[in-house]
Parts: sequence; C-alpha cells; structure tokens
Amino acid sequence: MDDFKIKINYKHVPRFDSGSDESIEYLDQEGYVVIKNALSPKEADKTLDLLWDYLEALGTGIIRNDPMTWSDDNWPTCAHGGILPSYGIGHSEAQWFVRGVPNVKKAFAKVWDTEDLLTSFDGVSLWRPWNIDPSWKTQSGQAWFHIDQHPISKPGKQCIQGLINLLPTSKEIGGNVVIPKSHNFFKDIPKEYSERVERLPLDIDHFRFPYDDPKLTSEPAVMAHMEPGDMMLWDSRTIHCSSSGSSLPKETNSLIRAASLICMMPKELSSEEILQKRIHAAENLVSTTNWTNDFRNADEFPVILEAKNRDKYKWPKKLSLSDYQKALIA
Ligand SMILES: O=C(O)CCC(=O)C(=O)O
Ligand SMILES: [Fe+2]
Repeated sequence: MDDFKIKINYKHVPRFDSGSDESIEYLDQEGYVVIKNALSPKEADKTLDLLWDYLEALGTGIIRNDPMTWSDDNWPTCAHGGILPSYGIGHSEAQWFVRGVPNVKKAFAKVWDTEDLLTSFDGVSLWRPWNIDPSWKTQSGQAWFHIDQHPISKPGKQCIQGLINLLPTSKEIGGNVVIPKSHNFFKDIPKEYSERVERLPLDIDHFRFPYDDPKLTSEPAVMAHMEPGDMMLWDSRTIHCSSSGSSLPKETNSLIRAASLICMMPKELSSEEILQKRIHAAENLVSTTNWTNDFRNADEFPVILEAKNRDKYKWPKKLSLSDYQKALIA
C-alpha cells in the first residue's frame, strides 16, 4: 500500500496560554495542544541565532548565510525527519536557553501539577531549503507515523512531548502532523499488534504503524499552523510524524523549519540511578531522548554510530548554567 495517501489538513487550531486550564483540557481531549508564545518572537530569534552558533562551531565549514556550506559533508548527522540528535546539541546554548525560559516550564508544570520537573536533553529539527538540494527534503506523508511510547513497558499517560517552533510555518513548508484523539487507541495496541509489539525491545519507545492502519484516518490528520515561539505539546501515545510540503519558491535560501524539541517530566519519576546518569550526561554533554525518567544515549543511536567521520564535529563547550537550569538536571 505504498501509494496510500493520507490527507493532511494544514489548520489554524486554537492556541492557548502557557499554564492555562484550557490548554490542559484540549491536550487531554485531542492528544495535542498548541501553546501560544511559549517563547516571545524575540526569544525564538535568539534561539535560532544560538543554533547557528552551534552549527558554525562544529568546525565543519557551515556558514549561516551561505547555503552552499550546508552540504551533508558539513551538516551534522540527521535522524528521521531532519532531527539532529547528537554531537552535544542537547547541551548547546540554544537548548539550554529554551529550557531556562519560565513560560516554557509553566506549560509542563500545568500538565503535571508540579514545578519540580526535569528536562530532557534532546535535539532539534532543522530543515534545509530543498529547492537547493532535493536530497535535503525530509519525508512526506504517512512515511513514519508513530508513537513514542512502548505499548507494554509504559502503560497509560507517561510523557507529554514538546516542540518549540522557531520559524513561520506553512502548508508548503510542512511540519509536525498529529492524528487528533489517537492517544485513545494506545491501550489496544498490544492486542492488535501482538507480534510487532513482542518484537519491540521493552526499552525502545518508538512504534510505527503500517500505512493502511485505519487509526491513521480515524480523524483528519492535522498539521497545525504555528507562530514563531509557539510550542506544540503532544502525548507520546498520540500518533504523529513530521511531513515535508510539496513546493518551495525557487529562490528560498534559508532554513525552512527550525523546531527545538523539549520535554519536562516530574522529578519524582526518576530513580537515583537515572538521576546519576543525568548528572553525568550534563557533565559530558550527552544528549538523550524525550524521556527524563529513562536514559537513552542519543550519541549511541544507530544512525549516529553508522555515520562516517564522527570525529570531525567539534562539540560545544560546557556551559555554566544558572541555578534555575541546574535544577532541571537532577
Ligand atoms: O519533527 C517533528 O515534528 C516530529 C518529531 C517527533 O516525532 C518527535 O520528536 O517525537
Ligand atoms: Fe515522535
């Protein structure tokens, strides 16, 4: 069923204030929610600048104003959907800046009803203008609809993931796609996909759906319009992916999408062993996944281990963090 096409609706969905009751009601009901201006437009610009600082400091020859220097030889290794997961990005100044913005934490504090939260050390999604090089185009359509939670080892509501959008969005550019209300299907997955689920190692929180799964068309798929600084939150049980649009103006010569991945979860969920691993990760600039109570080293993702010349990337320097930021580590 390779030609099975899911219609994706680019949509202006409601945008809620960070920390509002309404944001949580919408999230519980729909499985996702857009938080209005989690970062101010100025903070979003600053984050993007800091991301370019990170990319240029890798020492591979990337120059922010010259897309000719953004070739695969220079660009950090990408995982699915143009996500940069490794090489110290989870401890870059950009990612730590975002984590230090109180309005971001406020959204997660409302989700979990506690201020005592830890942050993920995950990466960013950066899409290069593929009119310049078609191989830069990330996947479109239903290619990787997934959930980010193991259907057996992690039952129930466990994690709300976040993505802070840093650039204007459009249907042509593409972006995150969610199937509204699909978190409600999660509990049935072990029965429905018993063989697939059994094959999935208990510590791998990534489950993909076949193209013809009726859940993918249970509700019209939504690609939400987001302003720079808006944050999308979604339940890890909600079926989602990112999808590249189909046309770009020929003269496009800047990044088309930049989204900082961020997730905060209650500290009380982490064992002492996990806390120690997190302290070590922060010391050594080890990036992780969205989970704060589980530890998976993103520098050991297969796509990274398979990458050639990994030594060519200069990692960022260890930052001196504020007390506010440090409290998010352990
Ligand atoms: O880039 C996106 O919008 C999708 C990212 C994603 O699937 C994730 O962070 O779990
Ligand atoms: Fe995901």
